[in-house]
Amino acid sequence: MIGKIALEEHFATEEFLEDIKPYFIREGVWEEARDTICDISGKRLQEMDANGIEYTILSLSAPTIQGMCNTEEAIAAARRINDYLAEQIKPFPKRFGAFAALPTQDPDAAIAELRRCVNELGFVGALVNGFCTPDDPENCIYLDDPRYLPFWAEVEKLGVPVYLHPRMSVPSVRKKEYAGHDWMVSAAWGFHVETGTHCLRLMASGLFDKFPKLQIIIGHMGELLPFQIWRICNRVDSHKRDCKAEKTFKYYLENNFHITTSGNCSTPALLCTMLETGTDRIMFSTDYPYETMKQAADWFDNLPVSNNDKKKMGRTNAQKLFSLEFLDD
Ligand code: GRE
Ligand code: ZN
Repeated sequence: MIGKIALEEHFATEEFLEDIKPYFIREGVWEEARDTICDISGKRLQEMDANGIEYTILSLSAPTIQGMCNTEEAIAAARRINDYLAEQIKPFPKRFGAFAALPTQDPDAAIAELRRCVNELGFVGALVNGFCTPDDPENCIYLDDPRYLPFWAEVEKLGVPVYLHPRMSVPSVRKKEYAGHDWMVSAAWGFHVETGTHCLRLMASGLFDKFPKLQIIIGHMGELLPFQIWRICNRVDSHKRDCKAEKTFKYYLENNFHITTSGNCSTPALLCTMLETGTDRIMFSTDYPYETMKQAADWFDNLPVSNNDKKKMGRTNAQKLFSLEFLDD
């Protein structure tokens, strides 16, 4: 399928390479990714052309800004990186869009930076790499914290989606939970448990009752949620405990979340997601350069789904969500 739009696609700059390195367990993968992640319009554009990807929305890799303990440094780095990205994609308005990196350590600064990126730089939303760690790497501030209510109010007002991207859990947790199983801490498993949990925290906090128009995007075929949603709802229905949500979790999944296929080329997993959310809220993505565009495109292009569904998931859902009218239909 030509004309695909992809939206979990990462870049980095030299200043963040050391930060990203611990996320790689297999050395060979790191060497390859390092050479591709800093590139924007060279090999990346060739790969897009070779795999029928017309438009890519770029985001700074994980954990980067969210992993910084010094709030002032995080504010300055987010500004610097967003300006850099805007400059890099400027010559290619029909090929690249951008998600803002946000200094969530300081909710007021995150609001100001989101406004600036959307209103002045033309970014289509933000991508946040999970909880943040102000002052202490063990500090674990999730976005359901009441300090973020003004931030979410602004997100809803601006009408842009927020992509919630994985990161590893804090060192003390992962050292216990994954002891002796280092392979498990990131993209093979831990990322998805962490982000799935973060999504459930947002739902349970009542955030979407306060701001019903909020739209959150999650990757990797829904961070385990489509497969578990029935059981979650069933359990919460009978054991509500401290859950503050007014509606069912299934309702939020169907009305406040969008799911991408990034890094998860499983047809059974896609079918499960289609059955839980419908095809209006599923979008193609690749997770480049951690995964290859070729693997994602070969899988997606050959899916045994209708041409209508393929076009929606490959292109028009993203076109609508991000108001990309300038791309021809
Ligand atoms: C990702 O962005 O999904 C990712 C990383 C690091 C390693 C693997 C991976 O950020 O898939
Ligand atoms: Zn990713």
